[in-house]
Amino acid sequence: MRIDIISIFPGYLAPLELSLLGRARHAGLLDIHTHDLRQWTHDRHHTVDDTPYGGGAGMVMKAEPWAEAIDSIVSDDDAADRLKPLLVIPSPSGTPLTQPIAARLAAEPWLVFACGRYEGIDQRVIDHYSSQLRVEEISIGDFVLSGGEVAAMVIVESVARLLPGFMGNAASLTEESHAPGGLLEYPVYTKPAVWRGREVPPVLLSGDHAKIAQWRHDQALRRTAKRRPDLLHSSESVQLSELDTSLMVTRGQRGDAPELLSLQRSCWVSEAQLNSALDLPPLVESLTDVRNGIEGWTTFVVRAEGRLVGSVRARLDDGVWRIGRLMVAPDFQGRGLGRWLLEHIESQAPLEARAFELFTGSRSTRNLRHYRKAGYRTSVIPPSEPGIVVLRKPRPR
Ligand code: JA8
Repeated sequence: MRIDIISIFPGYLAPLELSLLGRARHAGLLDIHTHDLRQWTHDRHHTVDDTPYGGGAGMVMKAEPWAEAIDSIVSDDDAADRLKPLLVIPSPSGTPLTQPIAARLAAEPWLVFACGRYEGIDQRVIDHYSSQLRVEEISIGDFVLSGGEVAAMVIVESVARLLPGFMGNAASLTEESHAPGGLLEYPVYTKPAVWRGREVPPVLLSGDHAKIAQWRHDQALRRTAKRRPDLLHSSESVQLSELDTSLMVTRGQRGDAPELLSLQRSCWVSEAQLNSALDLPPLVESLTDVRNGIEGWTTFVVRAEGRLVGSVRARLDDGVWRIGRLMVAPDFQGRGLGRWLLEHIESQAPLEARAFELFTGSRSTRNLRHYRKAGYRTSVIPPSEPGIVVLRKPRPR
């Protein structure tokens, strides 16, 4: 891959000679050329900027030096046969850099980076080259740097490590599963087993690989829920006036099964006692059943500081949105979370749903009161099992 980087501070780009990038350059994987924009100025002062039309603070980079620089690089005879580069302009207003974008850039044979400074580059440069080449403005995050050089280096590093042959290829193979967009990484530990009084989580020393995998997935989920809820499928924060802790609702995932199983066990004990029925499915289900439930139903889980404290699920059956497994951890009950979950799962009903339906034990008076208050009425359909009350509510239109 050939990379050209144009800047008024080419010295800033010296780190590209170092470390792995430097090695990739020597191995012939990467052919990086840095250029001083000022070599394409013609006045005594090598002027690259001027005041903005329309007024305002700061300076704008002039179109002419940029055009001469890009034209001269693009028509460089050394630079492959009539190939057109992708012009990359680092900018806080660009498309956010992600792993898939880095992978797409890694498939390009030639990238040209235009590193702006001051308030940016005259827009006509971008407009003009958009009609000649492909141009992408890329942001490395929602913050402002003093120039595009460091951003260009970030992009180059993220791209270079994906080139076949770089780092012996290992990185690119694991990239798909580990890239952000999935889950954040779980925490890692190495020897010694105790350091300054801190122990490595015992599960990692257990030798039980299934348990270790489960623990790591759980840690990754908790981290992601806490730090990057935006990465979890349809996650949003739950606002409850009665609760000051921040709650996050997300779609249930396979890895939620162990916690969901223990939550449903703790939630259904009182149901079992009230209704003298100890064989209720939520109490006797296996981990595999719970996992299959998460995947077979539209399941939502609510977390408070990483801990699973509530859940609900539903699925469409013959035009009816069948809601079930509504649960709230005992210490979170009585503060509107159950009501919120019920409204949330109702709001997720597909258009075909004509009615909502749920059931509870006939002696579960508290549940019955909640459901009646939410608009549910005892169904006209005879209950399939004794001791169970089916409640129904027409879908509001
Ligand atoms: C900047 Br000036 C300038 C040019 C490019 C970038 S990318 C970023 N985050 N900030 C500032």
